[in-house]
Amino acid sequence: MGAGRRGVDMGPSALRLADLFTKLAELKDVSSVTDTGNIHVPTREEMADAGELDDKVVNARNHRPIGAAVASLTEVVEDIVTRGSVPLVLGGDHSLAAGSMSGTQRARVAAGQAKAGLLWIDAHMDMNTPETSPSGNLHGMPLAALLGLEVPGLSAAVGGPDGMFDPSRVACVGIRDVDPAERDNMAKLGLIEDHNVFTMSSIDRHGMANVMERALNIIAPGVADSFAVSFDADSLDPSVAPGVGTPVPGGISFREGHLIMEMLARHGGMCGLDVVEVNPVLDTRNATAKVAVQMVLSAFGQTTL
Ligand code: DIR
Ligand code: MN
Ligand code: MN
Ligand code: MN
Repeated sequence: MGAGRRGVDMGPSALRLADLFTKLAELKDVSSVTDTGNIHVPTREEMADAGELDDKVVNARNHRPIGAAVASLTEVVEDIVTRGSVPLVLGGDHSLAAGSMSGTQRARVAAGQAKAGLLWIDAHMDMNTPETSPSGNLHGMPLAALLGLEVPGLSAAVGGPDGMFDPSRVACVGIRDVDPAERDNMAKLGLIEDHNVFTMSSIDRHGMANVMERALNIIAPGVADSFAVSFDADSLDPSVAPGVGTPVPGGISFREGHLIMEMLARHGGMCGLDVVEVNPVLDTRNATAKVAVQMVLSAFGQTTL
C-alpha cells in the first residue's frame, strides 16, 4: 500500500519460492535460520470497515494501515535483535524499513550497545515527506522518518530518538532518481553527493570497490561498529531486476551488487538486512527474487571458494 503499484505483498512468497531459507541454512557462516512468517497488514477493506481509510487527507496514502503494520514490525524486529539474532526482513514496499531499521536500533539502545550505522541501497533516496512528495507514496519516505523528519504513520513506528539513525552514520549507494523538493530534505540533514550519497555517477567515476570502502567508513568508522542494511531491489539495473514497481535505467550491475554484499560480509558488522520492492507481478520467471536471494547469500558470507 506504500507503493504506486500493487504486487509487492507477494514479494516474500517469491523469495521463499526461490529457496531463500534452505540456501541460507546451508551457508557455513549461518548457524540457524528461522522463518517467523508474515506480519499482518490490514487490507483496504478492513480499514474501510473500521472507518480508517483516509486517502487524500494528507499526501501520504494509506498511512494508517501502513503505520499499523510498520509499528508491529518494529516490535517483532526489536524482539529478534534483543534475542541476539540478525533480522532479515522481506518486503513488501520500502515503507517497512521505518519499522525494521528502528526496531534494530531500539533493541541496541535498550541493551546499552552503540547505535548502528545504516546503508541505504536504492535507486531512490526515500527522503520525501508529504510536503515534498510528488506521489504521496509512503515507500518514498522511510529514510526521512528514520532521520527524524515527520512522516504520518512512519514516524510513530520509529518511535522517537532511540529508533532513529544519526545522519553522520548513513550512506546511500546506487542513487539515480531524486525528486526536486526531496533535495531540500537531503540538504537539511547533510546528505551530500560523493560524501555519504554515492550516485551511479559516483560509482562510474570511482568504481564500486572504492565507493564501498568510503561507505563502510561512514556506516562503521570503528572496527567494532555495527551497521544495518536496507536493500531496495530497484537499486539493481532493470536488466538484472525487472520485477520492481519503479525501475530506473542505469543501475547496479549483477557483479557490482555482489561486490557490495561481499564487502559488507567481509566487514562482519551487519546487524540487520531488508530486501524490499520485489514485485512478482512485474517480474519475468521470478528473476528478481532469484537475484535478490543471491545478494542475501553474499551478504551473509557466501563466497565462491
Ligand atoms: C519517488 C519514488 N521518489 C517517490 N520512490 C521510490 O514516490 O517518492 N522509492 N520508488 O523506492
Ligand atoms: Mn526505496
Ligand atoms: Mn527505490
Ligand atoms: Mn522517483
